[in-house]
Amino acid sequence: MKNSEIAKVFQDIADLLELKGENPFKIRAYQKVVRSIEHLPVEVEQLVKEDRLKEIPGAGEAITKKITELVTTGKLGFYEKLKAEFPEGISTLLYIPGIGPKTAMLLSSELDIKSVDELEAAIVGGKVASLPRMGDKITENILHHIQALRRKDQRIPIGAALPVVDEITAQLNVLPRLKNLVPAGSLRRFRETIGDIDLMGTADNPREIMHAFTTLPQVKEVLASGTTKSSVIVSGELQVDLRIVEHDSFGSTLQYFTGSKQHNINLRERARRQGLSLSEYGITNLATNELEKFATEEAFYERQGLQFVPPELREGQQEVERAERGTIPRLVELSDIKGDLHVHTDWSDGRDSIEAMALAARELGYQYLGITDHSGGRGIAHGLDVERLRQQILQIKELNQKLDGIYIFSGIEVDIRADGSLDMPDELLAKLDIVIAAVHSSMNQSQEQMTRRIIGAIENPNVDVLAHPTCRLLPDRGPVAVDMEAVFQAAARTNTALEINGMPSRLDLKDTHTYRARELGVKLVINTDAHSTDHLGFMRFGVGVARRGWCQAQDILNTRPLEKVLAYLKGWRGIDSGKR
Ligand code: DGT
Ligand code: CA
Ligand code: CA
Repeated sequence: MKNSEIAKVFQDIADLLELKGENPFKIRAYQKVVRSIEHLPVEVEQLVKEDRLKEIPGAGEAITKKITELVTTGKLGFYEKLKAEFPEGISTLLYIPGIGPKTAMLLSSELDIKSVDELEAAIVGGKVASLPRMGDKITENILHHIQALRRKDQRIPIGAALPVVDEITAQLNVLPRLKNLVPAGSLRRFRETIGDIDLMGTADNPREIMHAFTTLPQVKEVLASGTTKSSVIVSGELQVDLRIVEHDSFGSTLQYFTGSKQHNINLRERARRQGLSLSEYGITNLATNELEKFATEEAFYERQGLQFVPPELREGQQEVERAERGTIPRLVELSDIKGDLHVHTDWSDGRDSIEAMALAARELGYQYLGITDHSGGRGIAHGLDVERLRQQILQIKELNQKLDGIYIFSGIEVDIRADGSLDMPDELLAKLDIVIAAVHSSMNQSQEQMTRRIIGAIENPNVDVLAHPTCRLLPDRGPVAVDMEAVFQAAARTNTALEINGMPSRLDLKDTHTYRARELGVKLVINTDAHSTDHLGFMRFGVGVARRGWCQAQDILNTRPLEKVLAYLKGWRGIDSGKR
């Protein structure tokens, strides 16, 4: 059973308990475990096998028992009984803001509504407004919330959201009295997909800023326009919220609206025990009722006796406990990256020449660049065959003599064929500086086949890096069926690096995979898979994923200087333990 399915069961339990009017503490405990499982770096099934369920933040004895029952039998008696007490589909109605347990029950018993779609139809058909305690105003409000939820459900890849943010901030930053304009929310936490964009800034004259914001040329619809907060829809059906606050409380407000919600709840619960109350305005001492303001987030965390928590870690996992103990490491930063080991050129399906790519890499301050065009295998346009690869190796040699300040690795992105063999002879692969293996076809194989196929490539001593193992494409193409735990173990065993692909439509490995791979000691490398010089900028997305996986610079191969990377890649061939 997948983590997402397990999380869904417990979310449903929390909702049904809410309908039942259960103790809020109990409900919150379930919600906390749902968040934990959603962000868990390892399969719950694996934790059950290793008797490590207690490591799930918030999972006490009662809940671990239930998880074990659910995972081992595929069913949970408690949940089945609870479901039977209520009409079908009722808990889904609770997701709509403005619908509490009472209203949900009313809609279900009076109109037999089982889903959000049915509710929308009933409102439009005028059936809901005539119910007791409802009325036109309330139903219209519910309809609005339904539409907003739909928009939020269509989460967009962070790579599509960031350019929108850059464009909007560039336009607003010309306003002289607007200061500190920054993204908050999931965007700042670098989640791979974004429900809506949250921006915030400080100003003494919020009205003027709000007016400029709601009249931006890309605004299609103004959802709300207030003095300190406005929401608009911009092209691409994306909601953007802007909040303007006073300078003195910028730190606590940014912290609040960066979230995540679960991180903030965890902080608030901890603060309560210290007699403090947290809000977007600051910290109130409950004994004296005095409000302390914070201009920076650092000061806000410090006042609570906590180490600063980087936004990428604020998902309500173990980060508050770690901050309390002062054991949050310095995470890898973009400026630590010394090269990119996976790029394409006009030799295969890239746009630019090897030289242009190398010069662009040098411009970024890199020491090295790995040219890894596609092999000729089926389905890949202009892939290299043996002869052209030999020619490319020669050209790269010449370029390396000609160019100063950047070293070019000769490499290949070799296709892993459906039967697990590689699309290039081993003796040629052995001559290359770097070999990246990846799946590009036959993606519907069974999990068993696919796992064997990928591990076969990992075990080939010529393969240095496995790229984008799940083959997913955001937002639409889901991952292939593959046992990632087995892939991580094989990579660790054979000292094969796994790639964090920074292309915004891939981000594969993703955050939780990265976390687990690092934990198992797998060497990681962050690449862009650039198909043109401007794609080299995708590195920041890959670094975001690595940071969400708690990676430090030392965990990432391409934070090392050229000599180290060279030695590392060479050293892998036969010198290391095991088969290498
Ligand atoms: P998203 O937009 O779905 O990708 O995720 P977020 O995290 O950006 O969520 P969003 O836009 O609803 O709210 C931004 C942050 O503001 C969120 O991470 C925490 C804070 N926040 C918003 N609404 C609430 C709320 O009702 N309660 C609490 N505790 N925090 C909230
Ligand atoms: Ca948001
Ligand atoms: Ca928002």
